[in-house]
Amino acid sequence: MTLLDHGPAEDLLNNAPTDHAKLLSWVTEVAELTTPDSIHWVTGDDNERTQLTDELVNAGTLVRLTKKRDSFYAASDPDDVARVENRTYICSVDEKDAGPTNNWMAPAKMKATMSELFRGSMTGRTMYVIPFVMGHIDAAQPMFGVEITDSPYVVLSMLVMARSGTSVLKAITATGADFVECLHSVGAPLQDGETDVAWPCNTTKYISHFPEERSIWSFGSGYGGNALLGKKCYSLRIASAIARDEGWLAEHMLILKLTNPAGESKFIAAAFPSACGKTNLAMIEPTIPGWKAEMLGDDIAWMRFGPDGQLYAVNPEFGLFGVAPGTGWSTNPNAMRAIEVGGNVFTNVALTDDGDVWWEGMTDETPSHLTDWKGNDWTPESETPAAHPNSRFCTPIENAPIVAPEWNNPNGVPISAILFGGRRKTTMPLVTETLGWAHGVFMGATLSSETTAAATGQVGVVRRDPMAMLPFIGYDAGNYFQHWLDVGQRDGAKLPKIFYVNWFRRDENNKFLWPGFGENSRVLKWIVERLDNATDAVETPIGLVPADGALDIDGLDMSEEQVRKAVAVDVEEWNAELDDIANWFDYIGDTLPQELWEQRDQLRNRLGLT
Ligand code: GTP
Ligand code: SPV
Ligand code: MN
Repeated sequence: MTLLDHGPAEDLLNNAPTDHAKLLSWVTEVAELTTPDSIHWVTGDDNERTQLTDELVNAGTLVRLTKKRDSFYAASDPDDVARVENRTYICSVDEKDAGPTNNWMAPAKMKATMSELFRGSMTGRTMYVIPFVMGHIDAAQPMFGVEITDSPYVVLSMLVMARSGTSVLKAITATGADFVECLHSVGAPLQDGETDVAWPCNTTKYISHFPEERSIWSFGSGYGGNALLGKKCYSLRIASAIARDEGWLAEHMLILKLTNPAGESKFIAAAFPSACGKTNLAMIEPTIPGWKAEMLGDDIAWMRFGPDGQLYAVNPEFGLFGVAPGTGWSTNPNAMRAIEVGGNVFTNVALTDDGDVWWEGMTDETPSHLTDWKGNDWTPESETPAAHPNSRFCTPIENAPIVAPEWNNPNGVPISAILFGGRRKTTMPLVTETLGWAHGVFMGATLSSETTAAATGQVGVVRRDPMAMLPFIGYDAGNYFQHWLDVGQRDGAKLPKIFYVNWFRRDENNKFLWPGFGENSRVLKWIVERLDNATDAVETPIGLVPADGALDIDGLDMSEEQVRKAVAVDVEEWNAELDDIANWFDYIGDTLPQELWEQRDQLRNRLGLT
């Protein structure tokens, strides 16, 4: 079939709302390959939302909630619940450029393989074209993308997660701007008369990135970071490669504004692995009097140097895609308030009998009856969780009552501190101030955490997750560490101080040593005061920790003795850690910067180990 005798493609040429040549030829090419029944250019207006959600409700993909304004519930296929790291590829021309931490396939081979999967894959479906911009449309260098997808659920989610629709298409068209091509199909063509399932997907999945040509091909999954391609695929994997070339940082970090009782504000960024507390810290409600926290972002930060030599961070996203379980009025009241505003898509949580959502940790009392995420009856006696551990709420960021006024600033905010952290039962103190940029990069490069349900695979296994970017670095990890070190060498740079935190350390009875959540404001207070040398720290071999009495535990049911345990440095544990770090560095191989080996040697000396 040629382009002109195929309905949608002909329609496309006649009715496209743009004359952008590259965009038109790409959309045409994809339509010819995937043979959708029709093509829809996503506008982002209210009528479109009504039409999309009505369609999705009729198809059984969405349930309209009666208890929350303009909000919907979706349950995915039980085999499509999280990012699939083992199916995620960096297809650089040279295998070396993907490095040891990424799956690799030659771009031509991947494209040949995936073209066969995409061939006819949108048959019986609508092909949606979503123009979007990551970051602000008025940024000095707006970062455009266009996602083509055959999933209306993805369209609905993208409209929450990224600035999308007609205004973006107009900007791309008017300026002739380039954009990242993001091609997505659930891989479930519908033959004539075939009825659709509620969550179409394919057992074959590929999430492929072509860093040189800055494009993304995703097939087979409809879930989260596998399918909302502006998020991890563009804003981290592709953007990290752009950032390396252009001298900036694209990172898996929240952005937070903190104001002390004197009214002085500081901005911080923090990198924790998936499901390790970014959304919670970004939305923190401080428990200490007089301190105020406001959110700018909960997952991704792009940081560029400003003319004054400071690193300025923007959140490229427009929504929150937060882990539902554990989010409740006592742990994250600001997330609960944001959800109450409406405009949500919930995925894989549980449904209450009166048309609301529920998940473990939302309320103290468990409802007596629910429909679990698999559609089964559920009671408190049930042996499986009502909500999948990686179930999510997808909510406009502006719903949050604590969004900082600067959050929409195209130039971002100056970052004074960077926090790295992970989920470790042992070894890592509650908080450590690093000894300078290179030592901070060492602590980031050796970040370790227990695996979570945010990715498929075993949960609770300690792995290295450098800068919380292990699944997201779009190039060779050793070169990525070198890039971080180079950022620190930039002429005139006024660098943030780097800290390392661990909310998840446990005592000998396996109980958390630190209460976490809102109480983390006490740690933030110490960090902010350290920026001005306004509080005391003591040196340990691994960095500076709060001096006795320096961490504000006023009003907390915790002794100084317990604090000492939470910040203790155990030489035996660090001896084992150093061996593991050596293995990790060996695994990274030749490109691991010598400076990081030297940092390890210095740490060994400070620990008195020979
Ligand atoms: P991604 O969206 O996957 O990147 O996750 P995230 O880093 O934003 O993690 P999130 O804030 O959603 O937290 C994940 C889980 O950790 C939730 O179940 C939280 O309840 C729990 N959690 C967050 N902060 C703390 C804390 O300070 N202490 C403890 N014990 N648990 C926490
Ligand atoms: C993460 O896994 O870090 C997430 C969820 O934020 S996803 O969008 O699926 O990547
Ligand atoms: Mn994340």
